Order: sequence, then C-alpha cells, then structure tokens
Amino acid sequence: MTSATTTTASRPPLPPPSNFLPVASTHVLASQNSQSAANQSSTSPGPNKPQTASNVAYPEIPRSAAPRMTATATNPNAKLNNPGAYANFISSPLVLSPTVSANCSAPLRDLHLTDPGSGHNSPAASSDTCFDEDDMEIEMTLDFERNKMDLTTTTTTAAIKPPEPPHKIASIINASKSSTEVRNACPTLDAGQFELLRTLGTGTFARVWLVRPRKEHRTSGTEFYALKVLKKKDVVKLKQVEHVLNERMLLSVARPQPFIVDLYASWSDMENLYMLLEYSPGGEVFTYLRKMRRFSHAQTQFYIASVTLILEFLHDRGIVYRDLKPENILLDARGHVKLVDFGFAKKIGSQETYTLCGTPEYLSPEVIQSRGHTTAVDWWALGILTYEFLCGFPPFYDNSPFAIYEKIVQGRISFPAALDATTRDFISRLCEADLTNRLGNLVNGARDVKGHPFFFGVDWKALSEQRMNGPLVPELSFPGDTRYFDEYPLPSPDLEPYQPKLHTRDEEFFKDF
Ligand code: ISQ
Repeated sequence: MTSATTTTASRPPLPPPSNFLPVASTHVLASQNSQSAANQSSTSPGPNKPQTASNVAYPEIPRSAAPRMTATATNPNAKLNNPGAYANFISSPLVLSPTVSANCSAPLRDLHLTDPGSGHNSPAASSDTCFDEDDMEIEMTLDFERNKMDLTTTTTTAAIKPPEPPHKIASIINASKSSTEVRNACPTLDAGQFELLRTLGTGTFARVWLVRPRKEHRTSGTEFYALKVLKKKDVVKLKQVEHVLNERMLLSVARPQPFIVDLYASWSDMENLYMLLEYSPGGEVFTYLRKMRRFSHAQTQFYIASVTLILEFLHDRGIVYRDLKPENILLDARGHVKLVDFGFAKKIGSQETYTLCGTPEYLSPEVIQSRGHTTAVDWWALGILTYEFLCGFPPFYDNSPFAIYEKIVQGRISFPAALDATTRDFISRLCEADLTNRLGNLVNGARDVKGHPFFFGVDWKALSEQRMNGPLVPELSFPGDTRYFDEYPLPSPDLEPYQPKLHTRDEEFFKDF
C-alpha cells in the first residue's frame, strides 16, 4: 500500500540472520558482461569465486526506520553515468513518510471521527470490539434529530413535501459491482455520509480511512470500505495530477479482476478527491513477510501466481503497473491477493514511456538508464518480488538508492544455496537485462511465465476463480477488523488553507473526478 499516495507506519525490524541458509552459490545473469563483472564492488565475490556464508551477508535493512520509498521523476534524460542526473533522481523522490499526516480538511472535520485509541485498533481489543456501543451512540443522536424533525413537521402545513429518505451507500456499491462502470464524479456521494473509523495508510497528499456509512446511509452493520482521500492542493503542488487521474481511471478500467482492489465510486468536494474502495482486511503481505522472515515455496508460488494473473490482465489492456512490491499487495479475508495503489500505473499500449518512477529495489535497468520502458518492467519486478518472498530481502540491496542502482545495472544476483535450480532460473529469466530475452516480454507474453516449471502444480483456473483459500488466512472477528494495520496519528490541522484563487485555477484538472 506504500506508494505515491499511501504508506504504512514503521515495520518491525528484521530479526538477526542466525538461521539464514548457511551456504550460498553465485548466479551471474546471462546478460552480465565482463565489464560489469570487473566492476563489482569489493563486497561481491567475482563470478568464479564461490560464495560462502560470510560473503552472502544478510543485508541490514532499516526496517524500523522509514519504509521503502517510492521514487518518481519525469526527467527522461537522466542517465546512469550522469551523477548530476542521479542526484536529481535521488533528491527529488516522492518521499513517503509514515508520520506525515494528511491534514483534516473542513468537510472531514465535520465527520464523526472514532477515536483510534478506543479499542478498534488493537489486535486484542478488536475481537471484542463492540460495535453496538457505537451504534447506540449514533442511534441516540439520530433519535434526537428525528424527534426534532417530528416536532417541526407537526407545526408546519401538510403541503410541505416530506424529506427524501436518505439514500443507501450499498445501492451504489451494488450497482457498481453488477456493472463494469464505476460511478465516477458520483453526485449523490459526499464525505459526510461516512464515519471515519481509523487510518489504514498515509502518504504525502493522501490518507486511506476505514469507513462505514453513517446509520441512515447503511443497510447493515457489516458495511466497511476503504476511503482514499487526496488533498487537491497537495496533489497540484506535488505535480501528481496526472498520476492521480491515471489511478482513478485505471482502477475503473481494471475491473473485474478479483486480485485488484475494487473501486466503487469517486467524487470530489472543494478540498479533496475521494475514492471509495473495497476494504481488504488482511493488511499488507509486507507485514507477514517481515514477521515470518521469508515465505515457503508454496506460499511464494501462490502469491506470485496471483500477481502473474494481475500482470497478464493489465498488460493485455496495455497498462503498466510500475510499483510492484510487498507493500502494495494486501490480503483479503480469505488470504487472496489485492493489489492497491495505481498511482504509477499508466496506459501505454505497446509504446515506451520515460517517467522515472517506482521503488529503488524494484527498478529495472532500463528505467534507471532512462532507455525508455514498457510493460516489461513489471516482469523484472516480479523476479525481484519472488526473490524477496523466498529470501526475505531483495536481491539488489544497499543503504543508498544510488548504490542500489549500481547493483541493478551490474545485474549480478547471488542466490542462497537452498534456492533450487528451477527457482533460480525463474528469477534470472525475469530479471534479465536484455529485453529481447526477458520472460514475459517474449511473443507468448504471460503464457511463458505461467508455463515456467516454477509454477509446477498450480491450477490456474482454480486460482483465478478463487476456489481455494490463500496460504495465510487472516484471523478476523468482523468485517471491519483492523488488527492487521498499523496505527497512525490523527491528522493535524491544515495550516495552509486552499486559497480560493488557487482552487478556481485547479478545478479544471479535477472536474470529472
Ligand atoms: C483497501 N483496504 C485496506 C487498505 C487499503 C489501502 C489502500 C487502498 C485500498 C485499501
């Protein structure tokens, strides 16, 4: 969920590498030339030097610090051998911080904000969180309102039309679910119809809330949604208008893919843009991975097969995703994958694009070198993801993005000994610098990926129909359970209100949202 617009709080640090596989071997990518081999850093053994436990060091990933950042820049001329351009790339990332709070804007300030400390959040409390109490409180308010209204109506003339019954949010969701159309620029929705229960993730200009319709707008007590709220002012200031519009548009197009989070509706008000999304209560795969250190082959196979189906679906529609990483993969209540954050996704057809964006560890060499990139970048990232799932850390890791980029371009992957030859082949064929040789980017596209022996035993049809549960099924007490999400501070007040002049200027960008 961490990307251009949302991120999560700090992650638990990695445990020490005591049980890391003791012996490792070296795999040199086929595309690596002798020059890059000669350029290896002193910490990397040469291609002929056998790897030992000591030289396959468990990288010190600062998990307890900020989560991985997402970088973006739009300089197509930034070249690897141009340090200035690099500096540009590194110094101008879209930096995401878990502590950055999206400010609460005027319309949101009027909403019922459930205190995150009230017990909804903690794992222990969430199982016995009593929603009835909440309901009672709301019910009392409503009764009071109703009584007031009754009094008024008895003293006015019978000719006055009774007020329209409040519409139910579920009817919009159901209409959306039974059609391929999303209610964008939805005129009947506004933020005041929802209770904001707690934050699920934050970013520089967005905050994702767990919400439920207010009593008068809900049909049952089990309706929970994720509401992504983006501040127009910040979207414009951070030059993210195109990314945000892309996200909304592509989430509308990317339906009905069961492994992509569903967008039900979008709308805007003076301050904010809103996307009403399916709530995925299992949280980020990233959290499970850091807790378990690494996934088994079966777990990895399940998640990677699901992501392969997503990429096949997107690429068939000419859409490149560009931000694959464990933070953007959530689990639903049955342990199935839900891909979120389409801030960097773009419809490119079969063309090349040049925007530098993504997360350093997951960038492909052609993105780093600004050679122009295609949907092939997602297949590279799938190889990195497979490695990270099985090993617990990505294959190209360092403390500075610059050093990561150097390693990526060198293209040398070291595999722990326990990774079998089939898995190594799968990863190296995805992380292939030569685009004409990269698995997934050949004439048969995703079919080659699905046909790789790494997926031996996968029933693709059953998986795409979600006939089985996932390998990790979250323990949930009720549909709005948030035990798998970190806690966030409440938004701080906005000290820089949106100037009416700027608002008028920017409104053109968002008129159809
Ligand atoms: C759905 N469920 C939980 C968290 C989310 C974060 C971002 C987008 C959608 C989400």
